[in-house]
Amino acid sequence: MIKTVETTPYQDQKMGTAGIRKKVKTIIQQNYLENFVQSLFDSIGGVQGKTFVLSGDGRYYNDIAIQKIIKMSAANGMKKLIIGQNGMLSTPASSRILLKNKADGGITLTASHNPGGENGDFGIKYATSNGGQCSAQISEKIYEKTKTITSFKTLDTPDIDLSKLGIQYLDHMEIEVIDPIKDYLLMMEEIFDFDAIKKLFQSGFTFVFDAMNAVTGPYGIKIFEEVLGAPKGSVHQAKPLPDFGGLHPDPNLVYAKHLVDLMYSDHAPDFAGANDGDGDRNMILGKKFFVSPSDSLAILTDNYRYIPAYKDGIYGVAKSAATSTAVCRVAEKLNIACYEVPTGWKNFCNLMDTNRITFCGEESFGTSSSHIREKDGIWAILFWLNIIAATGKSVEQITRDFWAKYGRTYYLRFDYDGIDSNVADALMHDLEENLPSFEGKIFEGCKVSRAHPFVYHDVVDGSSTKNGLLVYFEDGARICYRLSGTGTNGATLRVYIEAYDKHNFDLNPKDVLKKYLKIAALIAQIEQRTGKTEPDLTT
Ligand code: VG1
Ligand code: CO
Repeated sequence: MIKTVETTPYQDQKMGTAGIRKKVKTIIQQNYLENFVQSLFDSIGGVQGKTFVLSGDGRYYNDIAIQKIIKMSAANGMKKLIIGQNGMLSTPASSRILLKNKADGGITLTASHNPGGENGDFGIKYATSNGGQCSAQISEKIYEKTKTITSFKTLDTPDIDLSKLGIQYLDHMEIEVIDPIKDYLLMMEEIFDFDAIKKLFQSGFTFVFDAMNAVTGPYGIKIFEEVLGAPKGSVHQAKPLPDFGGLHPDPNLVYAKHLVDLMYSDHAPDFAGANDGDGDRNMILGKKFFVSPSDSLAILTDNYRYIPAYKDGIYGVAKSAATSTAVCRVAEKLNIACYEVPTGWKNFCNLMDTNRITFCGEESFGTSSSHIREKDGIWAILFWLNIIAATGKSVEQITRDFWAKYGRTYYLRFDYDGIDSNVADALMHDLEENLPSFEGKIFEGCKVSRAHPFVYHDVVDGSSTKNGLLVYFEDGARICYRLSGTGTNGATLRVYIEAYDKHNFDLNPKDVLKKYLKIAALIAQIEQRTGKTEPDLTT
């Protein structure tokens, strides 16, 4: 029985860099999720006769939210839902399933790398038929709708059993529960040289994949252990848990410190990779060696010939403006285009849809290619394994060879967390106004060559987006300022800094970037405005 439920709107359902992301406590308020989902359906002209992929990363509230959305979909006339077994799919697998089935849309229940559990975060990513997250224009339409919504439709019916593979019906809607790994694995087998990677493992190469108690654990066991033959136990923290076992499932030097400690110990394996909550981010480590994500994108691009799917050539590459310029130097050498886009994966999609780029990446541990329209954590790890298998070199050697060829871009991101939103907005506003006055000035012995906001003109849809403020120095260093669009605790100011060195590759990034951080804090008046004398998080 279809029910129309009266509701009152919430005013805070704006989507950020990657969907809507809120504290669980906010999401579980009465009709909060329903209001958002109905607004989404309404703002895209309804879902009558449409097919959607629906799943999540298994975090707390995934099971409840998915049942609500199944019932709402049926009540709104959806033709079919494709759902991963037990309501789970990684974000990259979801994009693959959406594209393979030519679905009209996709809903992924995740707050990505944000912590889970009752006191953690929950979120919804919405993808359109191109397999990528919706544009800012569509987000805006959904947000407008959420502010005035008065009712939603649902069905009064028991929950659906999502443990059973196969087809079932709810009212007129077909529900297909699928193996979450199969299609994704097939795609990886088409891209990479699995035989070469198998031989690498047979040769005694040691490996750890850390799934951070999140969605990619079962993918890791299947792909790395069962198919590629990595020893049993190579996949760590493989069981997806609603609270990620208390971990902050963000694979970086701070939140995956346990893995970093292992890799810098005397019993480190040859290689370690980690993923985030929904499996779209990756971290790459070698024995006593860390690969910065910006370098990783550049290194993968430089080594594209080793990968069967790319060996005949690649289109251009793209990076977010905040990501280091390392990949641009590779693009120049390869004589391919290098695009710079605003932060957020959706901004790469038009470039992929029009064959302008093959690879893209973000400094926030995200890399991927046009095989899907999301970043892809396991893809990045397989890419590295494939290069290692083909060259016989270690992670460190591959990276050092890269530096020797192109120079090293020292890069770090500094986050100032939990700032009052008004303070953060005023800081960015005033900094933007002051930018022109910095040009030609010398700070700490470094001369500013240019300073301006980053404005992106989408070559395909003609839209323009302003995202971040950039300060360039004559010595090749660069500062980028942005406010985060995924946090749930006040505002986070991100300061991204890079400096380029052609000859010295063994310096400590923190030492190299220290003076620029000092300049960054000074010109944005960070201490004066936020009271913070240093960043809360450096990654
Ligand atoms: C952050 C990252 C950005 C990434 C986004 C979503 O956004 O900086 O690069 O695309 O998270 O990633 P922000 O606005 O907080 O800087 V995920 O893995 O959370 O979907
Ligand atoms: Co993620």
